Amino acid sequence: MVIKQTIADEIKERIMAARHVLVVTHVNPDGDAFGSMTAVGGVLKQMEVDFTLAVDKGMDARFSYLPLADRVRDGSNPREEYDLLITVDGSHYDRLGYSYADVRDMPPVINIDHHGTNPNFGTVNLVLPQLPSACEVLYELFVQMGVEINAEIATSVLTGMVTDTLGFRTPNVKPRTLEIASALMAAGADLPFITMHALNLQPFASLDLWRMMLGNMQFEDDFIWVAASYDERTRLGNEGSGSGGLSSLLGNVKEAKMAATLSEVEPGIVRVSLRCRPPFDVSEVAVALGGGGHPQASGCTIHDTVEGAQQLLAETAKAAIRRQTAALA
Ligand SMILES: [Mn+2]
Repeated sequence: MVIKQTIADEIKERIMAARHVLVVTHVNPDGDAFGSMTAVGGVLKQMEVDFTLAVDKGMDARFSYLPLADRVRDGSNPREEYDLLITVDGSHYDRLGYSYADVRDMPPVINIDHHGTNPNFGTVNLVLPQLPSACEVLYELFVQMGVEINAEIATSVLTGMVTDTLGFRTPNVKPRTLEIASALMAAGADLPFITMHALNLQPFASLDLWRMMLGNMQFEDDFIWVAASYDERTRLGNEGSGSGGLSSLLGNVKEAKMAATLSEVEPGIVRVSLRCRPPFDVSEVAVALGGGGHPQASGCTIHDTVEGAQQLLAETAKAAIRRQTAALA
């Protein structure tokens, strides 16, 4: 068993004793964030415990097919009282936005995650960095809690597994990952549908943005990156995240050791998405700049102009590449 039974029992007992549970996830949510959040919602529904699902800016249209998508709201409701808070896929409480920060009278927190940089900020912590998605952590937990995995829960869990593994292609995918995916399909999750909607489909505006960003691609000392200013992004009508797929594309450039996309999401706020392949580790770069994540996929936010952010990031990444290359020699 990957999870200690005592931890699974404690989480189950705390949920059963709760009257109203708040479930939150990280800002700029991805498929694992929405999948985890709605999967926990499905389990709370099954256990007949009232719940609120909240994340800054609410649901992303890409994931509107998820069960309970209509229950995902923007931010917490400060008038409601929560006696239990569950955070999913949240590497740090700083990453949980106002949905978490605005909660008055903070209740006990169950922190369920798979980021190696998670500082175990919860009252109960279930952090398994060896697993490729928070949804896979949840699946193992649900099994040990004795949850019946219905088609709705299976759809949510498989969404997070598919998106965080880029369709079961990342180095942390294990035989167990595929075993779970198989069980979820048997429970009613539609893998081709999920892969199409959660992973493959791209709005034209994203490719328009990628075209512009790739036009200014830079490659120095084994570090490859692209950047878009706030003006460039808004001119192309791209408010969404939209560059996760581009980061992954750059992370597979054969001649590069580390890759990044920089997006100025608000004037002076630059969101950085980092990628690499083993044996390199981009989380070192993200952590040095106040962010976090996984060895091969990390992120951080730099408060500067897009030019200043590029300079800082390139210096930090190139130094990390030199250090890691020397350590491998
Ligand atoms: Mn995740």
